[in-house]
Amino acid sequence: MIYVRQLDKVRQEKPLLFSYRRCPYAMRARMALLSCGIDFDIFEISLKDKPKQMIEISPKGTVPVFVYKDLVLDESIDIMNWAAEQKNNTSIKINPNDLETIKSLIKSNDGEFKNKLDLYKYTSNKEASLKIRYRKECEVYIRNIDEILETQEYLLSNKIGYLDIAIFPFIRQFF
Ligand SMILES: N[C@@H](CCC(=O)N[C@@H](CS)C(=O)NCC(=O)O)C(=O)O
Repeated sequence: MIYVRQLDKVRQEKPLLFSYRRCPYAMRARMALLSCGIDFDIFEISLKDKPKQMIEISPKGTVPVFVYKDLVLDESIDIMNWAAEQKNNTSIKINPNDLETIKSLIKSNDGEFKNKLDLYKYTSNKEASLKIRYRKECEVYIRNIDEILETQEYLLSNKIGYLDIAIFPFIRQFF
């Protein structure tokens, strides 16, 4: 993985990821690509001044955006799935028996939990009681994750996998 500073210096034959360091969606995409041994360039964007090259290929303006030849993926889960398809026996290969659990946990993570997390994080400390209420609402979700991890090291087994990589950047934001 190489950080590029100028988009006009990017080599076309290599995958390029538009990313933002602290974005949890970009984190899961980076981790998935790295854990599958994919060689890619990365361009760190400013959310306040998004590159026009990125908006041209993905007008919705969110990161991560992955570009490789004619392929444009602008949803983090699609990038994870693409990475997982490239090589056999990677840590993020999905066991078909786990598919429904994975889908359902990611759905509640990216939906309900992320909404509550943003409310908790972006409520000012001056509004203490409101902030505590949002924190407690997040804790319901965190407790569920915690219970799973009482009996095994990772979310689906004792080995890191797809679901761990998809979810950990959001849990990190909570603490
Ligand atoms: N569903 C998208 C969500 C990506 C997303 O919301 N990324 C945020 C950064 S964490 C973003 O780019 N927001 C646009 C902005 O803040 O202008 C995905 O999974 O890739």
